[in-house]
Amino acid sequence: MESCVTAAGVLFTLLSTIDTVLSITPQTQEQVHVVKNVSSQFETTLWQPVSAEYIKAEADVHLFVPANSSQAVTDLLQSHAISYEYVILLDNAEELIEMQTKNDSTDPRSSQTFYERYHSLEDIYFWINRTIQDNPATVSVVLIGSSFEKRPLYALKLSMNNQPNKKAMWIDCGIHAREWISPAFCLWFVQYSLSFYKRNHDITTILDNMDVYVLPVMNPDGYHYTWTNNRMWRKNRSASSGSSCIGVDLNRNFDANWCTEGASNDPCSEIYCGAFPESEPESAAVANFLRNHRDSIQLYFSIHSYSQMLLFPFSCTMDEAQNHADLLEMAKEASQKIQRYYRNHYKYGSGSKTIYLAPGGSDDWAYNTGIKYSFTFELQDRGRYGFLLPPNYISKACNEALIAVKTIALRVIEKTHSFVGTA
Ligand code: 9B3
Ligand code: ZN
Repeated sequence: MESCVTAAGVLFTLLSTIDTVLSITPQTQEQVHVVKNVSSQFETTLWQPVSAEYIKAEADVHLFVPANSSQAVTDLLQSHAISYEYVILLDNAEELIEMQTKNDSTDPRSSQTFYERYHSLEDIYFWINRTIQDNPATVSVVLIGSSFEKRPLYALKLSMNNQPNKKAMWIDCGIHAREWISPAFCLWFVQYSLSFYKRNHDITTILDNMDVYVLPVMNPDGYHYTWTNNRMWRKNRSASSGSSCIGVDLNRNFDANWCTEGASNDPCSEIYCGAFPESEPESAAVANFLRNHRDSIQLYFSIHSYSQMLLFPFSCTMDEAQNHADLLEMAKEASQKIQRYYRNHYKYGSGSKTIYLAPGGSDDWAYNTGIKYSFTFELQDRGRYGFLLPPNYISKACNEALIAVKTIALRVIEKTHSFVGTA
């Protein structure tokens, strides 16, 4: 008995010295209320859902709890009989973060390639430069605008041939700063396209028929901030008049039922919609570029994490898109491919029915602008590591997303009869 007590005691002491992520499942409205309030009472970060307003009964809540709040939070949950479990014992989060930022390619023990590591913003700018220099015939750079802190927003254009009236697709990454797997995917995609053109049939068909625009980091200020100050930052870094809180959620700032239910007009909220639609230089730059190219761009992808979902419009209303059946079929096929090749489960469906009702997103806006094939991907994982996905998961996460992009792009080419007929 005594040893039992001691073991429990040791476990408890251990748990109160490390950062953890709790998976909490409130069952009643009263418990929902308690869980909603936890994040305001203690120094914790809500990982899932993105904002406390979305917490509802029977849905799992992922809460990052730093060691010093651990005891108070679990006491509170226990006193309300709220069930929870430890999903990650980040022993400790610091170690995981260190693992992600350690980038020493000169370390002889590191077997990972450039694309299997996370990169600082500086490294990514450097990579952009090198990529255009190494591939002058096929890759060019487009400066689409600049961020609030005046960093350039560079998109790469992959164009393998000069067919007249060539169609195009767009991929943006890194709207949300802490979703590091997203920029990693954009880099992966570019590298894969350049290496496997003429070696892989699907990517060859895609690039023969479409130009591809890739924006590796849509929110460079936020991304930089996650490397230097706060790993869990989501929004951009713009200042609001009348509030000391910083940042707008760029995926609530587009003009699609802007700032209705599912967004907030409070500058301190993680889902702050901004002062007006496209108030932010980053979302305005993307919207302007897409508007100016809407005749050629047929397919839009926005890459996020985490939770493993393939989403399409609408998120901003429960209404179905006019081509819902097509979008559903494409997402389903992509999800089945992932299941078959990588044994990983991806949910698919319209945003509002699959994740939550949320206005102002880039995919809904792109759709309404005339890009009828529009998708948001939520990459790995489903909460074990959440935003802190270790680097050795990058290749699998990116390959999964890649197969989904390829599947959908091929279908779009087929459906829109935009074949240019190269063999
Ligand atoms: C949200 C919206 Cl508004 C959209 N149109 N599509 C996807 C999402 C989900 C992402 C978000 O911005 O909350 C998940 Se990180
Ligand atoms: Zn996101």
